[in-house]
Amino acid sequence: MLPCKYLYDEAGSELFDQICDLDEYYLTRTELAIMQEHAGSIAQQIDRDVMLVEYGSGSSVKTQILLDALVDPVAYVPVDISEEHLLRTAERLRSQYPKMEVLPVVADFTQPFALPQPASPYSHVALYFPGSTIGNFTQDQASHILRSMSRLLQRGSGLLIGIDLQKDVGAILRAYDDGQGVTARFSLNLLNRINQELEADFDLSRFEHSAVYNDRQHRVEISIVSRRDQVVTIGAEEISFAREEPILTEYSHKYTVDGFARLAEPHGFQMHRYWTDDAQQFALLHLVLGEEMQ
Ligand code: AVI
Repeated sequence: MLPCKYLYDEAGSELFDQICDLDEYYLTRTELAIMQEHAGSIAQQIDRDVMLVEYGSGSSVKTQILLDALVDPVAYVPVDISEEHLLRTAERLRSQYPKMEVLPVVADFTQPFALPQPASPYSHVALYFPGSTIGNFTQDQASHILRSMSRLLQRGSGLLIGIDLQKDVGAILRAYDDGQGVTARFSLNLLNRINQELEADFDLSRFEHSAVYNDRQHRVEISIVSRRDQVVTIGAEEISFAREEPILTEYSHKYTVDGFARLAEPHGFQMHRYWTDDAQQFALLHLVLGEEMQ
């Protein structure tokens, strides 16, 4: 399977923004509602004088809710691979929060990188990883990310992370196969990208989007399925697809609060508090780094 970051070229990012607005896609609005309702107690848990690091560009409304609720944040460090987007957001945040240092880092957070040193002293670091993006990684990859987070942070640092919870499978599947076909376009855009960037000749009308829930692994498995036997050229190579053959493009894992706490524990993260919505669709977890156990 290709790393999920390849889904987010310009067109993919625009389509993902449209997904976030869909009625069926409960994740974004539920996480936002949790932030709106609990911003005060979340900020209290994170505590004052923090250096807040975010995996992602920080362009979302959720980030602003958090920054507005925090007491005297010293620095904000958005970490993202898309330099242009990151620098644009950083500029905007600098003018909105003139007392806070904004120190963008262009990096792939799945790879090691160093944190910048703010000019002003801060009392601790908190890492914000919203959006349930951790769900797009396998459990091994998620474990690896948690380990690298624990190496990046110091004891006493907090991790505020959004996870999509296990629930009625029908509701989950509707979120990944919406009536307007936006998610299908988002998936199939990967073939457009391969056509443009790797000189391929995928005919998108000969493929279709599929989202299946794997009960044992608690994840949605998203694929692009060949509608017929066909041969596609990528650069100098010819690749045959049989009818119904899937190209796996993405996983989206669904967790329980306890299950995620168990995944994070070996890396030294202890659950402190979590917030969820009334229907328990989504959860925002605050874990604190103690001693690593492996
Ligand atoms: C970014 N990520 C959390 C989304 C998800 O829900 O897994 C990506 C996505 N793929 C299809 N729809 C949404």
